[in-house]
Amino acid sequence: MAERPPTTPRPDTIAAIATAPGRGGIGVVRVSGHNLLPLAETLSGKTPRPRRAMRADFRDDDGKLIDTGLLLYFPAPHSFTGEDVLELQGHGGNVVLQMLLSRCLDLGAHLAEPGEFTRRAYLNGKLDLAQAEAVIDLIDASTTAAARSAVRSLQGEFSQEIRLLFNQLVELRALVEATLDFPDEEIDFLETADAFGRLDRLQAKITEVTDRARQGHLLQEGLQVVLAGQPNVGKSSLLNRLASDELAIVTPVAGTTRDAVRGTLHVEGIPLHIIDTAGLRETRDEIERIGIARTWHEIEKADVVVLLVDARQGVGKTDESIIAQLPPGLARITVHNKIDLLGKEPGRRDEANGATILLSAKKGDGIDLLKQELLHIAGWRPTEAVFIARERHLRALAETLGHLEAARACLVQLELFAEELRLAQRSLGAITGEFSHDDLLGEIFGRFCIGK
Ligand SMILES: Nc1nc2c(ncn2[C@@H]2O[C@H](COP(=O)(O)OP(=O)(O)OP(=O)(O)O)[C@@H](O)[C@H]2O)c(=O)[nH]1
Ligand SMILES: [Mg+2]
Repeated sequence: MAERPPTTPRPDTIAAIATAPGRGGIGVVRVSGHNLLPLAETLSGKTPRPRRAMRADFRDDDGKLIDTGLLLYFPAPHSFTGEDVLELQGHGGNVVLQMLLSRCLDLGAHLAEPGEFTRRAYLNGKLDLAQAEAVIDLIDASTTAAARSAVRSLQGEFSQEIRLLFNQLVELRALVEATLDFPDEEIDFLETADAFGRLDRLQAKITEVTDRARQGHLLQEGLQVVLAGQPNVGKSSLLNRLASDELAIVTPVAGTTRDAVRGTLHVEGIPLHIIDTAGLRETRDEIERIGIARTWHEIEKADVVVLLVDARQGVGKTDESIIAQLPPGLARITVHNKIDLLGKEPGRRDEANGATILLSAKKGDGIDLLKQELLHIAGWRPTEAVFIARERHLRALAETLGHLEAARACLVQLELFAEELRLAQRSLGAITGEFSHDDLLGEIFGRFCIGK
């Protein structure tokens, strides 16, 4: 009888339940590692063919049936992770999937860390860093617009743009580094090669990409909007109106809200996280005081504060003192609420410190004006070509721009100019994970005919 192949896979084999917990028609256990064929054979008693769905009986060590389902085998390198991958599709119940997973662990796999499959895909060159992040962003997307832009990033559109800029930056660096060897002619030479024009165009393009990335970041993260003001001005009524739900208690009693109450709505795909807070006033009530401290805490973290006042009184002394305590630079919208009591029409007007909106939380008039104002503050412009982007990407882009700016400032000191370009390249390369281990010499000789 032929000797059975070894069934213990290499210790770096990982396995996890890939589908969401809970009941479902099917559930999937995914395994990734090297040389997984023996594991598949032991588990199913059959030899799967690459990339073909095979009906299989998954059995435990004693040969008892765990589940029947489909077995898929993707041999390296043509798989998500770039390693051998098995997908065991069974019935979607917690217990049966756990049993299937345990069987894989008994056969030598270990439980995958969160994100480990994607990390391996990145390490094996299947995805770059920005694409790997887009996998999670696609899964987490809370609106169609966010999902669309995540899938665009996953397909590599964002990475391609970054790589294009990266290459242009490398070309510019090559030019400058080469010039360092000819100090007498340096400026003339750079001018002939249009180095400064290239720098201009790079800056303009990176600014444009940053803008689109910022839009994507907004789609993903949304805006934290804190409703603040004196008691009874209608903050909780406004939250309920915006969220179209009775989230917060509304009463004519001043000091009704104590804890911050949250609701999220989507306007044009942008998540607006609205936080209703305890009304701000001097009080001896211990509970209310804690509530008010929480209001200030929420204001500290806000992207925008909506300061409500009763339209009948307008902005008074107490409101002025609240305004004076707001963090400097925090975006603000002033809302005059309860216009129905004055028989006024909803409206908007610009003031020195942000817009004022006249509305009625109770009747709903003027609510759209507020929503549009929030989008305006967020800097949202509806466009298709948005990349999902993270804080990390925005920071890297800002750093790149900072170094290009610094480079421009030291045009006459060529060494410094070159150094800033090097730093810019490093920042930009961090987005896709292409750290610039100094492959620059190769670039110089490969692209630039220095010995002519
Ligand atoms: N007529 C009218 N009444 C309103 C409007 N908005 C709120 N109110 C009333 O004003 C009272 C206070 O409303 P709330 O929403 O509880 O006010 P609040 O700012 O959350 O108050 P606190 O939680 O105490 O800080 C309630 O009786 C509401 O029905 C409005 O637009 N028009
Ligand atoms: Mg309230």
